[in-house]
Amino acid sequence: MFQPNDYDIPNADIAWCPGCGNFGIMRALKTALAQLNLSPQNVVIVSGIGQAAKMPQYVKAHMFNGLHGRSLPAAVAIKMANPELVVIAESGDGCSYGEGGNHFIHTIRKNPDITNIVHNNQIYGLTKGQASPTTMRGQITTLQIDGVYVDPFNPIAVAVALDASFVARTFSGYLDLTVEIFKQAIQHKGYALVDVFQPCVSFNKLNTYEWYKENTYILPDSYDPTDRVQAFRIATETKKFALGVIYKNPSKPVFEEQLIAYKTNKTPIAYRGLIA
Ligand SMILES: Cc1ncc(C[n+]2csc(CCOP(=O)(O)OP(=O)(O)O)c2C)c(N)n1
Ligand code: SF4
Repeated sequence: MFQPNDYDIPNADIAWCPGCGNFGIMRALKTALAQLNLSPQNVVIVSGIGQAAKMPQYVKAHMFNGLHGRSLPAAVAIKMANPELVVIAESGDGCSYGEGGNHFIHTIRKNPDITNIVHNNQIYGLTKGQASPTTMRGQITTLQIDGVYVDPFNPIAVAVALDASFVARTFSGYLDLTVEIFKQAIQHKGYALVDVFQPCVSFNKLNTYEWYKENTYILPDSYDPTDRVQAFRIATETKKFALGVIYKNPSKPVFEEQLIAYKTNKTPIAYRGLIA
């Protein structure tokens, strides 16, 4: 049985600020991988650019660090080449929903069997505090000195509208909830979005740990995530933000399973030619 510290990289020089919500996400990810008993040899973490995108450098597993906004196409290609791998695409809200917005939409349509963890600190962290797609209207930032003039992008509503096969949201300050949601997302067959509220203690002075605790609530056990109309209503709430598995459609076909290369031969493309 694996333990969370089996995914530690000895002497990793972690560049995140003390108190950053990324630490909670990393702890939750290592705990989820351990509880699912996944060998680091079978896991790939793929990222773009940003503070969140440093995650693959701090977790023992295979890694691919791509361009800003481009974690998803690399993750989909890796899964196509070797469906036996557990593929996790992980990046910030700017990377995933801004420059990567096109890939976000079309990856949901494809439904590859990957997990997409978005560290949503509602700001650009690495580049020092400009507004991201999820920064709230009116918020004053280092660049938007008169406040943000546009409404935030709503990734949960977009994902539900596109009939994504698994849509969840959590908060990095709630370890147990985040571990549970990560485990469900990784085990889900198909594309799984986990949007994680993550305080950026250096550049987002509005969305703090206290703010997230006051402005979120956990969905009750009686909530039915397969009810799409209800999920859309939950996704578009503006007073408080729901945490939990908001929507699930387990009946969608998985992208790589439909590929012609796997119709008669299940051997991963990555191994073909190496096996006699
Ligand atoms: C193609 C490209 N555009 C822009 C940048 C500059 N850039 C690097 S990180 C970043 C924003 C990071 O914000 P986010 O994705 O939310 O991640 P965080 O740092 O907050 O975790 C930007 C604009 C870049 N490196 N490459
Ligand atoms: S700038 Fe913000 S997101 Fe980046 S490490 Fe510091 S607290 Fe975390």
